[in-house]
Amino acid sequence: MSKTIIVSNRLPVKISEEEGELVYKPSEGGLATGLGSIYKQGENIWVGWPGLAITKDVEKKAITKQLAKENMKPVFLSAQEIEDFYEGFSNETLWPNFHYFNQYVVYNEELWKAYQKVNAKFAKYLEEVVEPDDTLWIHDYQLLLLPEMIRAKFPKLSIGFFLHIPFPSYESFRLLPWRRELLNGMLGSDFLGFHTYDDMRHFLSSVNRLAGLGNSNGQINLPDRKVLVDALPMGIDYERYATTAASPETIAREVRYRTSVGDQKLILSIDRLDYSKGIPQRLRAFELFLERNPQYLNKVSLIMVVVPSRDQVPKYKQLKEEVDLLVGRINGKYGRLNWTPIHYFYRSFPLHGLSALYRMAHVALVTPMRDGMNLVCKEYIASKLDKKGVLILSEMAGAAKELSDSILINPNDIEQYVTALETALSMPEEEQMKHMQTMQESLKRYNIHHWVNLFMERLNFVKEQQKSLETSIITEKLSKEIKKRYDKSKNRLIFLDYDGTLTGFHADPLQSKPDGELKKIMKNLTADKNNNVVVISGRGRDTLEEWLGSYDIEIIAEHGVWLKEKGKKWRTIANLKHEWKANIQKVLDGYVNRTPGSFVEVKDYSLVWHYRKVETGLGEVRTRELTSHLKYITANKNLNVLEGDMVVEIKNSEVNKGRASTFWLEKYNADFITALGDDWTDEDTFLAMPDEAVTVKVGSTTSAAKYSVPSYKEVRKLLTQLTD
Ligand code: GDG
Repeated sequence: MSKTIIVSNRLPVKISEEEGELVYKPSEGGLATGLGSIYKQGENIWVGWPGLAITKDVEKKAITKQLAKENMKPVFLSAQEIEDFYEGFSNETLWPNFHYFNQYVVYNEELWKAYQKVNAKFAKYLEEVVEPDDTLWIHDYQLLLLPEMIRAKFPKLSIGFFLHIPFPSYESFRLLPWRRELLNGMLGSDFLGFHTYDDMRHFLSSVNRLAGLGNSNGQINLPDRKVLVDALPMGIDYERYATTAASPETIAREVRYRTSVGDQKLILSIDRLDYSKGIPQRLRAFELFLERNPQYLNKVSLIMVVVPSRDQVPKYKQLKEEVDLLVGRINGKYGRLNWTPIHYFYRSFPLHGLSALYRMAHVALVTPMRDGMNLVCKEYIASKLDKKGVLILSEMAGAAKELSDSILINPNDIEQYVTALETALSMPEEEQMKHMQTMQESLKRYNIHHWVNLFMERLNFVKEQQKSLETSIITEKLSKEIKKRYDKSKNRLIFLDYDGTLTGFHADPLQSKPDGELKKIMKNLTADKNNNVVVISGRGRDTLEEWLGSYDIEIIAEHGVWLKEKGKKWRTIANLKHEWKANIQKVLDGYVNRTPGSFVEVKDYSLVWHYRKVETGLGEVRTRELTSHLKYITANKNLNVLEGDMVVEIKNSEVNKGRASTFWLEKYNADFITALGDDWTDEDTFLAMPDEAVTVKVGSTTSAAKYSVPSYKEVRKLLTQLTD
């Protein structure tokens, strides 16, 4: 039976050594709870590092055995690997780059090697446990190379990937010397999920610029697969936070804490120690708020929980010192014997303690400089059973996209920060409750279970799509079978696309003239009187006539506008109109004026805007603008606007290769039919073919065709074999 495997850097367990014994505690994170519905079922497992550098084999065995009871499988990392792969490349290279702190990025080839090595270690481990029908869900920036590594061993495996931190704009990502390898690693997945639409479009833009691949609605066509990219904001276990907030233990803690701090209004902030969280900026804003609002002295306190993290990394050590100094300065300046402006905790709280703080806080200050999502703000909202409280949230947190009923601020704008605090502290309860209600409804609906289900649904969706478009690569054995059918038949119909199918692509289209090898193939194919060869191309009729007119063939030019039967003159589909061309051409010329490198190709019954040579990105932007413009002015005009490979084509809707090929299908009652083509226009031909036809897609394994070959070279080999 197939199983689902979750893979992340850390397993959802905390192992500690107490009096020489290993103690196991499940981790309380939202992800662990959400994915519990998956990895705890049946044969499913979670693979990851158990959180300790273990050297002794006996201990490894004991941990493996213990974790197996919870469906977890450990990948053991050495202390050196943790230092170089985790603290090094993951946290000193990727983390700052992805959070736009490029001045902190460490560029070090040794760390990169360690990152590759550990990803390979995960891949090797997985090879032992993965079955081809399994589903793999890989998490986060520590394992960006893993999807491609696993794909190499299991080409058909279902692989999903979710990035928990932001995906940066291309301008940041391009700074990494290993950007291509990282991107290719990720593209090993079938489905890639990001928290926000911005992360998704940044990723797609990098794919476009680095791999030259466009996308349509988040779908990228790779030669061997369709990959889906989508925004899927992660939710929290809403019920768990609401229930914890109502529990007697939480309420008892709240009473205790309240007795200690007195009856001031409380502002709460909770973060891991990290420069991306904007802790010093928050302290400076709070200081300015006190300075500007003396009426709040003695009446408002900030409870600041900073959870220790990565404090061996120099940048984090420095940050810790900066925070300590700021807190000391503010408390020293404003504190009274009976009032502490900032209650600062450099440690973590148990869940009920955290929940009591959420309950008590009049205001939550969640103001990261950059955050993938941020779950603290969502947990705060879920814990507000009486709906009283205000959330001040940074625009730079992924959560800001969903929580527009909070007070949104730019954390670099200290003035806005101070105003937000003033607004929050004076907001009438009725207004607080109205906003809280809206946010609670949304978080209840888009909770962690919804997120997990949606992720799996999207992954299955793209897998199904891949299957329906799957071709079989033509092997030696298969080509022999095709040859057998060919030899047996007496009346054959052979449709051949030209560019990309019989020849390769050239920067100068005139270079694609038939070479010696192709001439020989055409000669042999047409020499057999049982063959009816139809070249079916988008090119104009003059070129096709000039290059191929000497062979005993039939031709479809301009995607089906012009037809030429053996021994007859060129003719076109009756009543085809082309008066529309003059107006549309004016529009296209306007775009050429604004877009260096683009040009318009004029055909008898169609116009083509080419942007292959336009600056990457600009061409795509202009194309979007152009297609929406064209769709508007061509409405009700019986014209089609089609986006192709670096082209936009406008043509009569009656014209397509599929329709044109039907004419020949009816003309010859053939007992062997084959059609070969390489691009989207050939898909119409494939769809028009009867079931028994041998349809062959060149260059991709995703198509309506039955079979595929990697390039025109294999097409030539196949055709040569047939006539041998
Ligand atoms: C990454 C992304 C994204 C914090 N202090 C205590 C405590 N916590 C818990 C919170 C919350 C979690 O830790 C922190 O989650 P965040 O989302 O805020 O941040 P990261 O850990 O950096 O996570 C982030 C996330 O992945 C998910 O995709 O949102 O943007 O950076 O659950 O409650 N828990 C306890 N005591 C504490 O003192 N018990």
